[in-house]
Amino acid sequence: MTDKNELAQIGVVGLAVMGSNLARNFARNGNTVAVYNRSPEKTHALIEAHGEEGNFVPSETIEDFVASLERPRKAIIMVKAGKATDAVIDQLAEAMDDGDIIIDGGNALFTDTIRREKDVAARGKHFVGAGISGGEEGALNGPAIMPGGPKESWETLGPILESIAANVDGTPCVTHIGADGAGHFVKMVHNGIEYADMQVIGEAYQLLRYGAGMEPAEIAEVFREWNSGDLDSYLIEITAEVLAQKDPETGAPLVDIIVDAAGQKGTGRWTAINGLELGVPITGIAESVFARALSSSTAQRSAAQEGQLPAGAIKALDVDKAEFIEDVRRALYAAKLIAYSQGFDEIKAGSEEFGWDVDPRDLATIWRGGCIIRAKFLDRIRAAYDNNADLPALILDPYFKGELEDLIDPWRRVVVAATQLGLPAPVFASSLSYYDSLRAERLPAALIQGQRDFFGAHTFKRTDKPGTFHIEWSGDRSLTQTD
Ligand code: NBP
Repeated sequence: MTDKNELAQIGVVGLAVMGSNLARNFARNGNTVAVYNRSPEKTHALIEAHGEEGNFVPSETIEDFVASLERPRKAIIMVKAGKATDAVIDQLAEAMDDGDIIIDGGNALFTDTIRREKDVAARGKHFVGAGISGGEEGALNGPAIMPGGPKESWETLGPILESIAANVDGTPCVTHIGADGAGHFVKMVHNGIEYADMQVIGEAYQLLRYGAGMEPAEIAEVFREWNSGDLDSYLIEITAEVLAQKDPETGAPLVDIIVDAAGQKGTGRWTAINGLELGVPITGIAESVFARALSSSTAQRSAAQEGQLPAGAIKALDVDKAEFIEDVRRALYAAKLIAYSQGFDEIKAGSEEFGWDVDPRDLATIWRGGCIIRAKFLDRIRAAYDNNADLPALILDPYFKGELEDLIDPWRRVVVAATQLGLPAPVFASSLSYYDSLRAERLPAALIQGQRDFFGAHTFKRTDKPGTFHIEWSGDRSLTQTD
């Protein structure tokens, strides 16, 4: 239904797949929603196909769109992230009044959101960068929403966002994350964790397929079974679906027909870059981004495949298949646990760096529904931070430490098996190194400090007394204290 005279509670600008689905979600949940798209064809198409789902107020100019909103006006931008977002913000800020709220629901880089919030605030309006997860399906049926921006905007926006968010056990998957870029920051790390989660599932598949020699349909059954235990999650569920799927044209397993070069839109890369900038070892996420990049390095891969590189002494799998499957399940669980632990470390570091005061319990709560990494396991993460809000690392929570008791040996066996089979398992292996590094009483960092002091007089600390020291490497090798 459309009514030009009715004022809308919320507006959506940008009616490609995400924006139209979000607009339909608002309308289906009893909100009158104003809609506008730069090219009017998308607006017409939305009204024609779905106008009966609720109350829509379509406009063909940004001025009419703004005029169709009740005050304080609330407009969500769902356009291609980047320059388009800046262009639409400028148009809205021009047409809106002081106190109105502009929400960017696209996948913006959080530093852009910080900049935009300042600019829009200087123009008297409020700006909320909101991470929206769950893809097209989530936008339509209930996404997880991570709004940043001013707390007072959340007070106005909260009820309307709660009306469309996913809902788990009566709790809507949306809450105020923190000031300015906090929402887009946690959405970015969410996506980074998603990369790692997908990669470890991929590594488990690779080992079962080419290590244990199993067919995709058989592996699909294994994943179905895994989905009823600790690994119960959306990603494991859809993995079983993909592996069971036959190519409609040839009847071959679809996974064998799909080109093995993984794409990426950039949020995983941003998460890795930010981890480097903050000095947080998010090895699982970074390895996953590199694994996608390597998969897409087609020229190098085909040159290396033509028998160019020695494989060494590859050993066939010499353990019972059922035991190996269970070991792989546990290695997958362990590597996933590390990826989440590292992702939460990055959020903590970002929150401290930018003064956001992000509560990790909120994330474990809202990520349970409407987003790609939704998983039963998030309840455990919530419980871990409920027990101790200042956990030094998620894996140090007593429950997860207990789990690691059961996971560590299978995890080591799987990394050894992957190495002997000559199969890549970058996140399984690097996560184990990360884990062993954390546990290690002594790290080779002492030697690195010695090297740094040798070539660059970078000094070092001593284990036995305070102060900063240097060895006269090119002289008499005496010790001097520099402060
Ligand atoms: P796209 O990212 O494909 O963007 C297309 C939309 O942007 C169209 O409405 C287009 O209008 C509009 N647009 C462009 Br392009 N330049 C514009 C400009 N200068 N002024 C005004 N409008 C402009 O759409 P999407 O896939 O629906 O995604 C929307 C946002 O949601 C993106 O930021 C994306 O990163 C984010 N997101 C997407 C997903 C997903 O699964 N697709 C998931 C989560 C978040 P036109 O019709 O006139 O060209």
